[in-house]
Parts: sequence; structure tokens; C-alpha cells
Amino acid sequence: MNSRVLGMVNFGPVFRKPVLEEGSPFLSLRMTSADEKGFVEQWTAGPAQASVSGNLVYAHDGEYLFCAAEIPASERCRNLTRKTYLAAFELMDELGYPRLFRMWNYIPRINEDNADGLEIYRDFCAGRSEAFELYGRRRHLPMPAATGIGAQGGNIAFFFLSCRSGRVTFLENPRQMPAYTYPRQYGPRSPSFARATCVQHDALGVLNLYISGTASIIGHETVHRSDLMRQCDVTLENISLLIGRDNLIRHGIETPADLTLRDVDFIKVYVRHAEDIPAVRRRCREAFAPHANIQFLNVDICRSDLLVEIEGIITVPLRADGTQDGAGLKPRWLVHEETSDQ
Ligand code: 3EB
Repeated sequence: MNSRVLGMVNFGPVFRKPVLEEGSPFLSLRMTSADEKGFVEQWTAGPAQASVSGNLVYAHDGEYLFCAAEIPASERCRNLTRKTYLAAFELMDELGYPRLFRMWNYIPRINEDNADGLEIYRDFCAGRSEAFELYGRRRHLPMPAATGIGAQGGNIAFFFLSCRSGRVTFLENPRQMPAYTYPRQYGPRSPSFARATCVQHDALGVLNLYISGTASIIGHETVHRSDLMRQCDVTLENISLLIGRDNLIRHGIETPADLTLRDVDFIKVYVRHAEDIPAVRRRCREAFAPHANIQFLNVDICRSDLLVEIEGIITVPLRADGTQDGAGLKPRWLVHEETSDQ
């Protein structure tokens, strides 16, 4: 069956492993409390073919691949993380969508210890890093933009987007150490991600910038450990620097106008303490454009001293006359009225 839906992700109160629902991949993450409905993120594209392979559920349209997977529960997640990631990389190559540009990883109990006393996030990072290393022996696979964040329950799950022919550029932040070179103090293996990915299809007249989960980290260190507002400010500054003119030029990307926080859309703001959400919301409302889609999710963050993390997407028109032949790949959000912008 062909559908224009590449994939749907529910950010709601119940976890359900990825399945095909009405012919499209559907993953439900437990990211809200029972009385909040949350929102659905829908990725649409050209007519897509959907299928299931092991615990991977995916759809592709000739240019884009969406794939979601559950990592089944275990005492230690390293091996199944490596295995599931490797299966995903193989699928990308088999189907011909080798350019992995954006991944999201949702990890319940992220700051708790596993059976060996290793933090679950660090255990996850170890398996993920091994998968990138093992696969890298076969084919060069750069680190994509990513989010690695807590969830309120369920199993570890991820979803990702890769493409066939788009030009992809991976960005780093000038005042942050690349995460994949973080020192050993943060775990046996570093997190595997870039700070953003730029995806361009020359015929389209737009580029898309997918901004990774961004936090109050300078160099490799968390700054302002227990100061919520300062963590918000550093996080927003990190995004500004990442998308700013100098950094884009450094990465060989030219845009007609400078990009600022006002250009960011589909912003997910992850907040560790529920009681901090009103203050974070006020700060974000000032920083981002009034029309931007923003959702606030109360989950733990991968370092126990981080209070907030922010991700988003920018679509940039490239032609002087403002014409474009498509918007590139961006999501639609179906927001339940009760929980929109309380
Ligand atoms: C950081 O900058 C904060 O493990 O995939 C941000 C984005 C973070 C992605 C991941 C982790 C991840 O290190 C944490």
C-alpha cells in the first residue's frame, strides 16, 4: 500500500513499540503524564512503501527513508543497541538511502544505573558507538545530528531519517567539543552525533538544517549546573552560534540571509523538572518566533546536571526570487488542543 506518510511518532502518555498502522510506521513514546495527550509528529513525503524487518519498521519514497525501532529491555542495553543500530545501517544501505542525517533516541531511566552500575545512557552510548565503528569498517558513515534523551517509560526506541541523493553536511559547534571526542569521564565510549545536519536538494530551492539536541555545554563541560535560566541562555547561545553566519561559512554553507533563533521551527524543549516548564516556556517564547511550533516535554536529560535541552529545524529558501519547488523534509505536528501552549 502506498501512503504519503513516511512515519508517525506520538509524544504521549503510552509507549508502544513501532508497528505499521494503516500502512505507515507508527511509534508511540511515553513522553507525557497520563492526563496530557501530547502531540503527533508526522513525516510526509512522496508515495511511500512501508515494511517491517525484525524490529525495524520503515517506509521510503525514493528519496527519504524513515525507520523506527525498539531496543528490547535487558539488564544491559549495549549489545542490543549495537545490534539494532547495525541492522538499521544495513537496511539503509540495502534500500539505497545511505545518507543518515537525523536520529532521535528515547531512553527511559536514562540516568539510572544498569545491572553493572553503569549509567544507562553511557551503556547505550557504548553500543551505539560500537555500531558506528563496526559499520565504518565497511563504509564511511559520518555521525548524524541526533537527540539522546529520557522518556517517562517504555523501552529504548529510536527513529531516524536518511536520504538517497540529497547533499548532506554535518556541522559542529565552534565552542563545543565534538561529542564523539568527549573524554572518557563521560563514559566508556563517546556519544555518536554531530551538532546539526544541513540537507540540500539543488532542484528544490531550499535547504533544511536539522539541529541536534543542544544543552548548556561549553567545550565538553556542563556549565551553570543548578541555574536553570543560565542553562537556557547558554543553550540558546549554542544554537545561535551553530546556525550563525560564521559557522555556516566554516562548513561551506551559504544562505541568502543570516539565520537566527527566529528561524527555528519544530522546537522540542526537554525539561528535567516539571516545575521548571513555565519559566523555560517564557524564555523560549521570547527567543523564538511567535509562530514557531514549540513543545515542552518533561523528561530526564542525558547528563544528570543538565536541566534543559532544545532541538529544532530550519527551512531556508535559497533563491533570490523566493520560489521553491518543495520544502524539503519537515514534519507536521498534530497537537491536541488541551496541551497546546498551556
Ligand atoms: C550534549 O551536547 C548533550 O546522545 O544522541 C545532545 C544530543 C546530547 C544528542 C545523543 C546527546 C545526544 O552532549 C546531550
